[in-house]
Amino acid sequence: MRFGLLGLTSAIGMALLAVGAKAQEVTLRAIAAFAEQTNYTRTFMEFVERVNAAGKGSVQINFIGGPKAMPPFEVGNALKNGVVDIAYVTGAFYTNIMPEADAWKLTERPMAELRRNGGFDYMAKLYDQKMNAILLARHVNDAPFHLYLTKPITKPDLTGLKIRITPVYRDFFSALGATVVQTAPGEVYTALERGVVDGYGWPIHGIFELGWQEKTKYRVDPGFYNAEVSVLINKAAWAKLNDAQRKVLTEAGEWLETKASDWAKINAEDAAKQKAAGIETIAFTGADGEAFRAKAYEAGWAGILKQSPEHGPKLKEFFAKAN
Ligand code: 173
Repeated sequence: MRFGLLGLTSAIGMALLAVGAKAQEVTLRAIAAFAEQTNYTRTFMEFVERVNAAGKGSVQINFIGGPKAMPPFEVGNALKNGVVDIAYVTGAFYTNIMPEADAWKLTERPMAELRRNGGFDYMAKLYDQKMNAILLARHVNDAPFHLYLTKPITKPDLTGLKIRITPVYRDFFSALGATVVQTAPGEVYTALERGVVDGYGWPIHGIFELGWQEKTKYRVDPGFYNAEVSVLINKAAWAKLNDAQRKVLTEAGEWLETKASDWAKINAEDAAKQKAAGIETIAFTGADGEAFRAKAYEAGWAGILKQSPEHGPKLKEFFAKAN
């Protein structure tokens, strides 16, 4: 025998220990890039609760917090480096690491179709390579972005106006002649209050949660693009999970992705609330509206193709509406 009895028992003991360690409860640290009072992060916290209920004794999520715990534009790096295990974040906040993530805004097909047509897998591979991340689920979807203003405009020309942006809006608002100022959402209220900006980009929903209706006079229609916020998991953290633990996260992710069907209602309610709050719409209609939207997509795709000549054309094939 190669092992003495003692050696054999200790080998078995170590094997048992390894099995035991695999079965032990794992706690993952999660961060959200949006404020805790927003519908976004509250729904993400429901996702966390679902995982914690289904994953009792197996996998748990420790929710660290929102932008007060970590600046939104640092979340991508923290996830990539394993400082956090799970991130609830939009692509525009980590274009420094993965410029292609901003292309989510240009998706004109439902996630179910992107999961079928290869678009989801293509992005998942980029997340794997560039972010060290697993793309679990997209929560925010089917919601257009808008330009909100404190001063009126009569034509789609933002010359002389300073507009708050993230990478989502940079190419479009620049193409319309704006001077663009990038800020995290948490700085928008003060920027409006101090007159540092004359407007901002944001989805159709959510401004009331942030108090921005107080400083907003106009919303420009039509909306453009498609807002995205997703759940990402650090690859090394994922690799340490067993199948049962992964299943808990995957199922909660599926639940979160189907929550996207709530957006139509929320969008309509928020638009009505904006009207009731006295926010006037400046609407470009007919051919002018078409041209406004076409310019948004033209500028958006030109930006993605420039940032990622390698992957941009492929993403356009998957994401853009078939002509
Ligand atoms: O901060 C932003 O305006 C932004 O880029 C964004 C992206 C997705 C949802 C909400 C805001």
